[in-house]
Amino acid sequence: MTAADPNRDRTLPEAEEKAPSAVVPGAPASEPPSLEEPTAPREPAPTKADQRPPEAVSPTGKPTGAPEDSRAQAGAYLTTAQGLRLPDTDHSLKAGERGPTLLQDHHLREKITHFDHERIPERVVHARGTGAHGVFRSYGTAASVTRAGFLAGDVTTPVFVRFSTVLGSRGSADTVRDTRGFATKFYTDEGTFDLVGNNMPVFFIQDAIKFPDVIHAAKPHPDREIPQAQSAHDTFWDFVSLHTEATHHVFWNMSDRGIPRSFRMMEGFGVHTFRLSNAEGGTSLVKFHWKPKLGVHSLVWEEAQIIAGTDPDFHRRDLADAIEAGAFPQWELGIQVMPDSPDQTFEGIDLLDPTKIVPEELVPVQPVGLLTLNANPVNFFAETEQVAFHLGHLVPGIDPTDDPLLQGRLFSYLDTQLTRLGGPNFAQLPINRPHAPVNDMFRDGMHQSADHAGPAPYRPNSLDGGVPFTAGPELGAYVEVAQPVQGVRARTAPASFDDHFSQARMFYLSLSEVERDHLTDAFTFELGKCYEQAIKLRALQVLANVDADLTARVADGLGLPAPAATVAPADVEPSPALSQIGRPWPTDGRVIGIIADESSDLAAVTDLQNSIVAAGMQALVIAPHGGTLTSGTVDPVIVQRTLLTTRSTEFDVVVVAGSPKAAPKMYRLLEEAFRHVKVIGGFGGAEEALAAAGIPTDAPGVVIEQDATRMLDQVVELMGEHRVWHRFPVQVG
Ligand code: HDE
Repeated sequence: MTAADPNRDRTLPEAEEKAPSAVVPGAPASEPPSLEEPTAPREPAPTKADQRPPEAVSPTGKPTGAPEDSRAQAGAYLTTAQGLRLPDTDHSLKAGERGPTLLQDHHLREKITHFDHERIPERVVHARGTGAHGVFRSYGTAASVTRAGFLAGDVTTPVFVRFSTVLGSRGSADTVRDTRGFATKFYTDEGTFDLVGNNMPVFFIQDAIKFPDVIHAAKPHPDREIPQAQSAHDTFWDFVSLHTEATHHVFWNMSDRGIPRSFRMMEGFGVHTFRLSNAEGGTSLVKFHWKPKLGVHSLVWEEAQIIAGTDPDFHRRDLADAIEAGAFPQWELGIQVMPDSPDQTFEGIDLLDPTKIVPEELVPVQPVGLLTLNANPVNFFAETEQVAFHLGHLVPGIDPTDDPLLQGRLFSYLDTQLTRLGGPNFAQLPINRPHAPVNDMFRDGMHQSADHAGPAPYRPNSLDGGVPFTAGPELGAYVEVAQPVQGVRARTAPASFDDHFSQARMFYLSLSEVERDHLTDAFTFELGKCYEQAIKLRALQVLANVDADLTARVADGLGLPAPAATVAPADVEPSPALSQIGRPWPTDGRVIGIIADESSDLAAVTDLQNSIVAAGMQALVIAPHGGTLTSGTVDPVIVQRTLLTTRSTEFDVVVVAGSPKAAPKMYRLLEEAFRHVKVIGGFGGAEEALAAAGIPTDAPGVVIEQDATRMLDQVVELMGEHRVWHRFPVQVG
């Protein structure tokens, strides 16, 4: 890096390698701009090294062998959409200098018309999201339960993953309290498999027919269209307090799982039970889990709120930056395998009820493969916006079950793309193209981009030699598991679906004290934002059926009486796996802010930055001003953030180098980081600045050393626990 060219020594690691990058991610383009407007014609610059478009396959799944950028704009000169070169794009064609614009101006009409149609309907739910490319490598450990080819031993499958919030519009903030989507498209040799899950293992409703109800209730009020992207309002609590099967999911949303630190630090769940079948025809009932290598971590509520204002793209940036820096996020795919019994129930848990989990202590999650996200999209719209997931995208060996929520989803996802992506050919969009040969006999329709040959798109035919032929299972055909179906046609649910509270109680009792405290605050906050007393009282009544202590605390915060339970709280065993606190985790891709000014030991700051990057994390220097810090003969230090452009919420840890000059914004940064129980470090005489900021220098998680390396070692060890949990004043017993 040089002072004139900050952050731009941008040699990125090879795609598969997990090496730390020596650069600060986030450059907008692959080449630095010149100061003057460039005038010499040249081909477009390549994409950034961390970016990759969808693989070059044809609309019908054939590898084209075309170069990666074959779909990108080409040529040095401005053209029309027809490739005609243009001399001017700044003036419309007019009759005279001051005259009216002529209808003849094709370039004007084409440019404006295309612009007028740039938007497509956003997803009705999960509108706000971000995506990445990656690979999935199977361990082979699932081969005994499924014949799915991509889960056989050591198979590598390309994937695209999209993470999302549920409620907000496309432009809403990332860190709102909400469930997160975790949708994965596996481009397998046998056809595309989509695992369309969430970061919570249960859902608000047991039957798909209620989906419009829960979403209408959670979306902004229909008259004023507020509040955006949140559940802290009357209609949501009105619905969930009346519709008590939502209780378990509501508890997850109110817990710290509702405000993840990063998409990289979320678990994922398939939610429903699936039926897996092996080569011998044996079947099992299975739940899918994604386990993040970095552990499950969350923001604290105040951080989430600050970030929503100061950096609404926090999660989007975090994922892209981590990938660009070479800290590729990884998850293990795991399965819980239950016997396929006639009642589809395991140890009293109805496996068709999506409001229930199977505790991991009862059925351990077995790892079956590793997902690595290693490339950012080249174009957000073409890839992340146009990707279309569907639960019906299945491969041999994976079947849906009769979970009534899953059954309705099988209808919805295909239906929604017709409106969102403008017709039936959305599977031909590059991001949605299968990597397996397609011969579907579907023809025509809006935006057809395949060039179907052959005279006979029907079966049987003789004109086309009988093509296409049907295949049996031995040739990889998808044959549904033969399942007996019986029953009386009726709009009913089994009695086992009536238990709405016992697993919510299990979840609550499984949390650590500090997590329970956060959950209590979240309930109090959300209900405190409601207008109607009746709704608050009704919601308290639901809580009373889960836990009396929690109800008393929330009621206290609302200034309302705590009701007694109407259903005796269940006698449940806690599931320790549900708590996210108490274990150390890797720190890859974490962000350390170093506060420095000209008075700091700048050589030590540079060394510290290098050590942090070498340890797979990001190091950002925060100074009172931008540009560089210079002092004496040492190399200048490039400033990445100023006290004005950043906030403590950008960092997992804040370190003070020496004793930078007193500044209120520095004190706020430190005080905030301390309040959010983050590790704070200091070296080279940092005691003074920390004490002036009101940080008790002997508090847990405050590491002060003369030597920066010694400090960093301790800081990294503490960071593994994510936060200094015992600094939180715990209120819940
Ligand atoms: Fe979805 N859901 N959903 N959902 N869902 C959609 O599909 C729907 C449900 C989930 O990044 C929509 O393409 C119904 C559960 C994710 O593109 C839509 C029901 C789970 C995503 C739809 C559910 C999910 C969606 C909107 C009740 C977790 C984003 C746009 C039966 C297991 C995928 C679209 C992406 C998106 C319908 C319930 C996860 C409207 C009817 C349960 C991650 O089709």
